[in-house]
Amino acid sequence: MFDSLSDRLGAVVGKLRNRGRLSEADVDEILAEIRTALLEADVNVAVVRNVLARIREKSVGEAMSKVLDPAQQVVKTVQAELIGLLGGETLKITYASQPPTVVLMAGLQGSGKTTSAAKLAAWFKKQGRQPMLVGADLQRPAAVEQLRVLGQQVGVPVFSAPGDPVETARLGLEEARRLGRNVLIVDTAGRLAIDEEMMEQVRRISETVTPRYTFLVVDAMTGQDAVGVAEAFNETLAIDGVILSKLDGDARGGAALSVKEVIGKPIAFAATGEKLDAFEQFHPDRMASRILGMGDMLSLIEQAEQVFEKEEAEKAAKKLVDGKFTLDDFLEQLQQLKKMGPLQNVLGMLPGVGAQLKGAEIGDDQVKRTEAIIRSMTPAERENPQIINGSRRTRIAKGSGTQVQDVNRLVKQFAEMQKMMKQFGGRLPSR
Ligand SMILES: Nc1nc2c(ncn2[C@@H]2O[C@H](COP(=O)(O)OP(=O)(O)O)[C@@H](O)[C@H]2O)c(=O)[nH]1
Ligand SMILES: [Mg+2]
Repeated sequence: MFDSLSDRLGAVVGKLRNRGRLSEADVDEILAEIRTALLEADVNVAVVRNVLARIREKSVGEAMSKVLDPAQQVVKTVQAELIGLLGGETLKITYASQPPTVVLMAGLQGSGKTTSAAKLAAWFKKQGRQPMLVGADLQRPAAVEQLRVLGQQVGVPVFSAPGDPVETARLGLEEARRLGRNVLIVDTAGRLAIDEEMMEQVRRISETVTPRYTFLVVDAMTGQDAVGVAEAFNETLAIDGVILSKLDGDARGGAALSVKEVIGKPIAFAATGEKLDAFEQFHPDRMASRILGMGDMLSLIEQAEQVFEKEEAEKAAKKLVDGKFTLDDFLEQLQQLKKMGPLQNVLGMLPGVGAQLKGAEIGDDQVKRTEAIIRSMTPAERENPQIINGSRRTRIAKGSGTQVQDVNRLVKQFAEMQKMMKQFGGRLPSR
């Protein structure tokens, strides 16, 4: 699935492996390749433009991470964009407080509504629910029969009544309440293309059963039409999510992926085969990793970031307990304080200290003043604050634009901190 996208994007990202510095020209080249990859996968042109603009913005200048090399940074950005394109977070299914939780299936004819309805019923059953299916596609005589056969295969009751589809849906809801079925999935009729009558019918069914979820079933093989179809359905029905069907085919899938960006609704489920268990919740993050084919590199990036923070904190913690934590170290920690709060991290690592520090906030002004004071000290003074006598204090206060009392306070606090930390010596978990 998403083979073309995966091949192309995977190749771009693969080239970035072991690349260190990236020039602006490199970035341009990479962006051009990503552009081609997305367009060839049939991602909507406007969507491609947006995505590229965001990747560019995050790949140059300011936003660069200290931990990751530029190539890793680009991979990370592309991954984040891809996850966004795929819908961000996994859609969390919740249930109506007044059962049944009604799910309405909408989509064009042949998109996979009936099959997906049965698969979804099986999925709900696996979640421990008692689903029921309603066949409200009375367009084709065979449609209800198809649903009955599928319902039997997954062991879920199917309700239908001849005549009017809207009335069938209403009766189905009554029946579900009577039988105590807590999930009701309503299959509806589709047409080959958007058509007023079909829209009106599905709109009236929706009005009658007030679904908690309206899923638009989109065939992954559909080309650019998918976007227009999704827009039309979303205007009439307020779609909650997309069920992407036939992902097992050699579909390029890009059009379907564009749906999220265009109507702002996530892909909720993906169907990957005709078999009834070929159906799963759609996880954008996992799918993005799969498409990029870089599971290893992506987790490496994540680890690098975590390890960096942890190592820094551990290094400082060790110095603290060894009594080797100098004012220079303190200054370094202060500078990073705003970014990731390592001082809290450091102290939080010591048993029994974390809780005491939780409420302690260090204000911006105080940090600036403390920084200024330490910067006005000589290296010898920073290394060994005991040598800071009266005249040194006056000099430091003048140099940092503070009062002698401020200098006194800092020196005293630091000495107390060192003393306290020494007491914790040996209590730091050994590693
Ligand atoms: N390969 C494959 N075929 C599917 C999938 N979902 C549905 N189909 C097939 O697509 C055709 C149309 O499906 P159907 O559920 O009847 O679509 P509906 O008209 O929207 O109800 C049927 O032949 C299904 O077996 C899928 O995920 N993978
Ligand atoms: Mg059908």
